Amino acid sequence: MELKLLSQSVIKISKTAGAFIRQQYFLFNEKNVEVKSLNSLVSFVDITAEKMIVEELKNIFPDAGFLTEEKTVEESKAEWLWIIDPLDGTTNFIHGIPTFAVSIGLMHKGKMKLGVVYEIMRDECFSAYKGSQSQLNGKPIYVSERKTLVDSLIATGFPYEKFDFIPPYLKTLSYLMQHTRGIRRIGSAAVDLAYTACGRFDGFFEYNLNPWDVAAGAFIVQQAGGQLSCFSGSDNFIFGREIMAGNRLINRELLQVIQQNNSTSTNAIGTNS
Ligand code: 2AM
Ligand code: CA
Repeated sequence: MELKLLSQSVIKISKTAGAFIRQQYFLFNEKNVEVKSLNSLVSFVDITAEKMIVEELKNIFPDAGFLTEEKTVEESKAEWLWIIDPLDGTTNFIHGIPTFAVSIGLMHKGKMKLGVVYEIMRDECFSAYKGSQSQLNGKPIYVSERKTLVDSLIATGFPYEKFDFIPPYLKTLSYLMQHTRGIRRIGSAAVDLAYTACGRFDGFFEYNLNPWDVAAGAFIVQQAGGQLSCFSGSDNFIFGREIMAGNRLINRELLQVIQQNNSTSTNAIGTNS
């Protein structure tokens, strides 16, 4: 199927799953929550939404395999791969904070071809396919044009599980607190990336994310004219568990800050500036 048509179908599927999640948000009871591992929560809502999405994607593209957060379908090494987070921002969902999204990406032989991030409670659907400009509810979107960190609003996520990342992370955060317009931590990497793609955020960085948190959103940033990398500057940001995104200039400046704070140098940016 042509990517444009496929993208329209994925938007529909995201919205159907989103409608289910929205309905459950108003009925939700914390007794339904299970703890998968430290700070990692799940409920029947994530699992049911994932099953719905997987079934519908199987119908429209039977040859593609799956890599999903809730593992309701066996992981696959197929050439075409759906990368799915049915509910990115589960902690927000459970605590009644209305920022969470459905995230669906499609990869072919390691290259992203399509991405949809549907921010459910705002009914905002961010999407892109290879060859297209990214869109928000059908209108083209672009990364911001801000040229310096000082003028920028930067999104991040705090380390929630691997706490050895905390020292370099705090150094970077300290620098950014003092040298940006502000920092936001909204609790959904898919939404952080979508907001970076449409210029609400100028940049985003986070450690230790999974491919399903970032695949669709990262592709939407790229197709909106943005740049992404790992903290080493490499392009393994979907599977590499380190990601930073922004326009070309902000990404370069952010990379410099992160790299200097990750080095052992006592002159790390932020420690004595
Ligand atoms: P999730 O809501 O699907 O778990 C927030 O920092 C980002 O990290 C979100 O995209 C969130 O996705 C992801 N994440 C993964 N595991 C997490 C955890 N244990 N606690 C908080 N966020 C987690
Ligand atoms: Ca997630």
